[in-house]
Amino acid sequence: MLKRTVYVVLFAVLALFLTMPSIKAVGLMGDLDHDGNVDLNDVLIAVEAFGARPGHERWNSEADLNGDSVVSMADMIILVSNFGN
Ligand SMILES: [Ca+2]
Ligand SMILES: [Ca+2]
Repeated sequence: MLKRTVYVVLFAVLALFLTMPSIKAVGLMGDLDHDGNVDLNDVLIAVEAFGARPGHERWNSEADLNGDSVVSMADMIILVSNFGN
């Protein structure tokens, strides 16, 4: 079940990336593994925390890029907008 959710979210993120190339970059938010760029590893970290809120076992405060205490599509959009940076 979780695996299926991960694939659905990953597909949605990639679809966003492919269909919305003109999204403005928002700083270098989204470098969740701190390796200096935003790539697929960061997307996977965010996908793992997708839907989580503080206290949830999958919660990752770093993946909550907009600070609204839930890892949602809004955070994914921020991350994807920095993809490749
Ligand atoms: Ca990274
Ligand atoms: Ca958020």
